[in-house]
Parts: sequence; C-alpha cells; structure tokens
Amino acid sequence: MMRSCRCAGPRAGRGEGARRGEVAERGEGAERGGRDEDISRSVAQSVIGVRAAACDNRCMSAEESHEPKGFLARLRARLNRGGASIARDLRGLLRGRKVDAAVLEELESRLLTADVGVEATQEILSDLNRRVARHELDDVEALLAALRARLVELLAPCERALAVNRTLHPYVVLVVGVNGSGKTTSIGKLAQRLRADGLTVMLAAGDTFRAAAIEQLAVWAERTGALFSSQRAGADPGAVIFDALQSARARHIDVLIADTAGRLHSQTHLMDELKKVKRVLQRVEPTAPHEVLLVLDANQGQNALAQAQQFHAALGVTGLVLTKLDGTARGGIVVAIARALQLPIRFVGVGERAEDFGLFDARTFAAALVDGAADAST
Ligand SMILES: Nc1nc2c(ncn2[C@@H]2O[C@H](COP(=O)(O)OP(=O)(O)O)[C@@H](O)[C@H]2O)c(=O)[nH]1
Ligand SMILES: [Mg+2]
Repeated sequence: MMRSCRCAGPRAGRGEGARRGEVAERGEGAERGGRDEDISRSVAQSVIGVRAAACDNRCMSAEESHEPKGFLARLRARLNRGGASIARDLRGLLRGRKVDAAVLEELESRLLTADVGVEATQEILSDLNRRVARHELDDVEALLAALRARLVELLAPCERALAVNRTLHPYVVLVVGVNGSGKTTSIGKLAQRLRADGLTVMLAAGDTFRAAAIEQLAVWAERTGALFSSQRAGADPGAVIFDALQSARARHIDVLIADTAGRLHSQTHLMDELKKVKRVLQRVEPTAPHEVLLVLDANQGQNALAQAQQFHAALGVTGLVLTKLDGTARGGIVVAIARALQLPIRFVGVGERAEDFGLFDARTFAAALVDGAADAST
C-alpha cells in the first residue's frame, strides 16, 4: 500500500523520515514517545488560537482570546451580507413608535427570514411579548437590546473553544460533513491556527472519493507546514486514517486532523463508513477521536440543522464549524442549531482565506445578526 508523507515548514520535521516527498515506513518508531512518557508530562491543554498554557474548557469569548479585531469586524460586515441584518431599517421605520403587536409581528417575520427557525423564534417572541406587556420595552431600541440579550443567552452555551490536549500524541480530530460544506478548507484553516500555536500537525486524506480532494488537502498541508498522509483515490478511508494515526504516533505529532468524504452512494452508506473510520481509529487508540468536528454550511439553513442532528446521532459530534457565514442571509440558523443541539461551536468561517476563520463569540454574533456591520454595543 502506497503512502506518501510529505512535510513542509521547519517545525513539521520533528520526527525523522519527515522530509518532503519521502515515503514513510509503516509503523516506524511506533513506540517512540509512547503513552507512558506522554502521561508523565505536565498537563498542557491549549485552547486553539489562545496563548494560554492551561485550559479548563471554560467559555472564552473571542475578545478575551485575542481573536484578531479584523476577524470580528469581517464577521460583523459579512454576516447576512451586512445589509440583511434583522434590525435593517427597523429603527427608521419605527422611530418614536410604541412597541405593539404589529412591531412584534414584523420582528417575527425577520427572525424567520434569517432562518432562526420556528421554535427558537417563538421562544424569543413569547419572552419579548411578556416584557412588552410589562411595559419593559417601550421603544425599538429597548426591544432590539432585549433581542440581542436573548440571542446571547441562547448562543452562549455554544461558546466553547477547541481544547487540544497536548499530552496526547496525537490529539485526533475527525472532520465530517456533507460534500461542499467546507471540510477541507476548514481543516486547512485549523491547521494554520495550530501551527501558529507551535503545534505539529498531520493531515490525513480520508476523502478518497475524488483525487482532487486529496490534492486540495495536500496544498493546505504544504501551505501550513503540516505533514500529509494519503493513499490513492478510491482507497479505503479507514485504512488511510489508520495508517495516518500510526504514522503520527510514530512521529510524536501533536494533532492529527482527518478529512473524510461527504458524499457516498447514500446517506446510510456515508454514516456506516464514518462509523467504521471511528472504530478503526479506536483500534489504534481507544480514546480517539478526541474531537468529532462537524462542518456545516450556513447557507443550507434548516437543512444544516437536519444534517447536524443526523451526524450527531450517528457519530456523537463534539464540536461544530459553521462555514460561509459571509455568503448567506440565513445566519440565524446558528441560533436554531445552538438551541436544538447545544453543541460547542468551535469556529466560524466568513470567507475562503485562512484568516477568514475565527472563534465563535456569542456577543459578537448576536450583534452581527441583529445590527450587521453597524455599531451595536450592548
Ligand atoms: N465564502 C466562503 N466559502 C467557503 C468557506 N469555507 C469553504 N468555502 C468554499 O466552499 C467550497 C467547498 O469547500 P471544501 O472545503 O472543498 O468543502 P468539502 O467538500 O466539505 O471539503 C470551496 O470553494 C471553499 O473555498 C467560507 O467560510 N466562506
Ligand atoms: Mg473536501
């Protein structure tokens, strides 16, 4: 079985046999840096993108975590294409007017248009209705502030950054999602962040459905200085990822990120295959995968929620990436997903470049959803 294992970038070549273009020997040095040695090290979890030495998996806002201001500004500007925010023209329309049933109805239709979903919308509206009845929200500004606060409440439980356990070599991230959702691109962006945090990374080309998918991942490996483990198109994904895990372990790599296919002959077939990949990983390392990261395209609206439910039921998803928030008028789907699944949202994508990827921050997101790029300090 052929496998190429390439590396680019100075830190990636920590283990021997990691030079560019070299074919790795199977099982080489597999015991080196074994688990006993790993466990004896001091615990060092790193929250990705955060220069903290230790983490207790607590909620951490993007602001706190030194997320570049540029990313937050881009999120604000690009979410719902900026102009399509929930509050768009509402202030002008309702200035000086009392908040009444008609105003609440307009707000309801805007929440539904943004794909917040029927259930979450009803929940939000009944809360706002109660407060209007108590005369707590007399004008449109008070109403929008209450809406933002309610959204933050719904989104905050999902604000949990990925915490890589540095005592594991490797920490294994299995990336799943339907075709075109942005898996490979998100893997590249994540690899970039991990590398910037000084971690060694290997990418495993588990989407063997198309040769182009393998090439696409190889380009990201090259660009980010990650090791790359692949076989030919059509190879068994389980075998590819199994070999990659052995190889990453032998090289004492910090993080292995496994790409997978998003399209097979049927959805059942896809889930069965992914379950098999998970089992195969567990044969090498019973605690793996340490993160099952589901990538969802926000453009898919309610369909993304259905996908999340399906993947979660089949695989036990531990984290989400929401992509393409730049190109959708349906950013509200994040609220529907947050409410329905309460899964950690590890990252959001607002464009195709590596920088267009950042931590999920409930406050920024709620403000962007309600007010777009406009200033909306709550
Ligand atoms: N605008 C935008 N495009 C994205 C984002 N993430 C991924 N893409 C694009 O979506 C397309 C599909 O992405 P890909 O990673 O190949 O999806 P995969 O099939 O799940 O691996 C590519 O053209 C990516 O550049 C994002 O956050 N914003
Ligand atoms: Mg792909």
